[in-house]
Amino acid sequence: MSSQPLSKTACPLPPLGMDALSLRMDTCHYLLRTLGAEETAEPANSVYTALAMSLRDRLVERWKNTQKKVAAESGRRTFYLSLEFLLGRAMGNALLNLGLEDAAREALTREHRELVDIMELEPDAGLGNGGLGRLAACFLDSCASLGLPVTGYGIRYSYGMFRQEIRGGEQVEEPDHWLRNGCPWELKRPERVRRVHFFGRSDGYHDAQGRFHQRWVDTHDVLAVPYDIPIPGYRNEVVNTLRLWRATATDIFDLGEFNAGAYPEAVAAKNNAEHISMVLYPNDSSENGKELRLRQQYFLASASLQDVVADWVAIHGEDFRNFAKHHCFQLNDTHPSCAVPELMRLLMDEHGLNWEEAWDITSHTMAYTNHTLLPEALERWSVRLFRQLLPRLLEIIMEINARFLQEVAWRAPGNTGLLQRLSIIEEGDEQMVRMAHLAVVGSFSVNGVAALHTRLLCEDLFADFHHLWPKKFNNKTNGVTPRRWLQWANPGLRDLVTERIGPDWKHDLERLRDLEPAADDAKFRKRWAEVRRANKERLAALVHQHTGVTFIRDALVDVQVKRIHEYKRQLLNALHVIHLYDRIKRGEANQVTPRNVLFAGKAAPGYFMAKRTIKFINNIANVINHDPDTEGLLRVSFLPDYRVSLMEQICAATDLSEQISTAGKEASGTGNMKFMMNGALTIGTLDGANIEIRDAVGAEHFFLFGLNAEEVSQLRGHYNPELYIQADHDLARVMDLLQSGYFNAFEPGIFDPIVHAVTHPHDPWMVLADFTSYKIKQREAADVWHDQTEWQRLSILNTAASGIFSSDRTIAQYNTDIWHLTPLVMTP
Ligand code: 26W
Repeated sequence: MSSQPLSKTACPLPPLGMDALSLRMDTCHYLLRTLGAEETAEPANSVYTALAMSLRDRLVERWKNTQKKVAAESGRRTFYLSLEFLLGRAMGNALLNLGLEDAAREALTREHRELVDIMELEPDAGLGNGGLGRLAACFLDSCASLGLPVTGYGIRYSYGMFRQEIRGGEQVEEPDHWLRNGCPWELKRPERVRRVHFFGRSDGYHDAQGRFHQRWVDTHDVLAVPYDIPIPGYRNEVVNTLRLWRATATDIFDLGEFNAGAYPEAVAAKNNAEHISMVLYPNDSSENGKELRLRQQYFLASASLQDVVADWVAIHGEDFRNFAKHHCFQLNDTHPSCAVPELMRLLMDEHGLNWEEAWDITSHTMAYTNHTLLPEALERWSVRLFRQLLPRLLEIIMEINARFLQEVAWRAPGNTGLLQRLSIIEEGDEQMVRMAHLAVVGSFSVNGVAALHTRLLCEDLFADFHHLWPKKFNNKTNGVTPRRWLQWANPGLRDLVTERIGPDWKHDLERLRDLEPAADDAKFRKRWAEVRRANKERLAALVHQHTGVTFIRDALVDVQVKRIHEYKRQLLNALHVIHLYDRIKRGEANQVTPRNVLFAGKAAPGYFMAKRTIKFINNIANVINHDPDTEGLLRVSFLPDYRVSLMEQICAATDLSEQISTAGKEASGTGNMKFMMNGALTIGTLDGANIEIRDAVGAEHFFLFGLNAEEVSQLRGHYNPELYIQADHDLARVMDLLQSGYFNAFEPGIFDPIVHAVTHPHDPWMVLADFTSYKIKQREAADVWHDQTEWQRLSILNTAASGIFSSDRTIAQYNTDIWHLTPLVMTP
């Protein structure tokens, strides 16, 4: 017998079968032997868990191989740091990427179960708010699919994005306890626990060689326990890692308190530590300065960097000369930007490097992605809070700032205005740390997420920085993963496309261009329309089930789904719906094109106007849907609890995609890309990636309206909403109807804040300024809808032109310009 531990010997296990029978055997094994289910009546939930475990085994097999390969090649690696990963469900993704969809379906049929029903039992992993979190999830899929050694680092929130219920037309938030039944996809790694410091003070001392150092002492520590989730590539045998940290107390009880007889206080300390990973902050685009949020941010940055540095030290000891050559940290917005001072701290305080050495490494490994221009979303933390919670970090930030400002003063002597504008510390009643400035100063790359957004970053938000370091700034237009958003969400379209142009597009989405000639093929158009009609029937059933609203058959499906925010202008859409209703009521029914208007999205719990907008939409829907005059012409619904798994059904069934933000406000948008990929036409402003969508599909195939970003900023200060009401009789009627209380007959005054907001000269979103051109474009869209041949042609051309919005293209660009990673090639 060999004395080697099992893990050191060559693996004696044969590879797992990738056929229906093997999958069925394993699923039965887990069901009966691990979960102890009754053979006669196993609950569906156990079937889900057992199948998930069988799939996870197959992922783990490839995971180990990928890890071995990464270790053997010891090349450069990227670490994607994000407070949010909006993964959604994992099962469908694993089946698709492993190529096990048919096998699983067959295996379950033999157990008299339907795969679709089993998959519905998986709760969404909703560890994100919206675009930024979902982008992180799409990026992980693309990195694995391109074979790039990229590891995600995030927080394992016990409660993800709240569940939204609608009661009396209003949003009610319910906790999302997604881990209630456990998560079969994660593996806990207790042996890789890290210790994260808080509070205490910074202390100077001289080492044995007489060198002066700082150290962080008298800290209150929290443990970070990693849970790993496998991220499979698309049919390439690669499995990357998403490592999520959970916070726990250092000891079950604080012994000091315990011995002093303070049992409740001792247990409270444990709870306090665990609060850090308890709940995702449900704010999207508004920063609220809560201490717990800063704790989360530092917790993620510190645990992740310690993890990476420990791996380096295990191989290279204390020699950090090549560290920067081997590592890149991509910061998903400023949320993880404590990583800049934290890497400085680890290198100096824990590994003895001097400032220059540590700065050289830090400023050559950090890269920052900005996702928003909205001033209210730019993170600032008070110096006072920083000093209390992270005293050693604040000291380092102050030093980074002092050295940076010295460099600026050297380059632009006497320009104190410039120094003030650039400073990481904002002066005022209360000093604040500007996290975006910290991220820009500490990074070698700063990127925006669409061409317009990056231009505005360079010209406005970061103009002074851009002037200083023009080469640091670059654009990376967002993308979405075509595995989840086309292949998985729309199998009918997937198979039709493959039948027409072959399967190459599955590995290179730009090949969808080969579909263009099919737009002029009547038979193909008919089949295209049939696939989409089936998708629409599925969506109609879902909407009926959750809202009671019955969609009009064969009517235009007009959809706006995204976070509820004033800048996204759900109100503009709602006002247009009122206008359509008004036309029906005033006797133009025969000129109104039948439509189903669908809204969905969550409002931040503290965002009054967003919540009132939800109520507004629901009241409008209620009046319209119950008025017999609208029968067969107009249906309006608000689908509750918008989330990743709902979007999978919605995007495949949408005819008209609403992308109507005030120009210059939406950094990119990614829902717009999901709709386009699935053959929706877009009605939109010249904002974010809409501009690039329109360029890709051709201006004549896009319903453009509204002011552009320059016109919006020129109008600011002179905007007069009254003028627009006077100039458009239809708009005046809409406002009159609204003000008459027609949509709030028993709730007097509740929509006054909405009327007030859109009629105020300071309305930053200029809703009424774009109403008339929006109305006209909507009518044009309705006219095209009447010509179904033309609509289906445009639908096909939209899908055909959507290839560049694959996140594979985005990630390839990150890699070429920022990461410089060598793809892994795995042999099966
Ligand atoms: C600190 C509070 C907070 C939380 C989240 C501020 C800002 C955010 C995000 C930046 C909000 C967000 O999700 N931004 C979206 O990012 C997407 C991916 O790049 C873009 O497509 C969207 O246009 C942008 O709004």
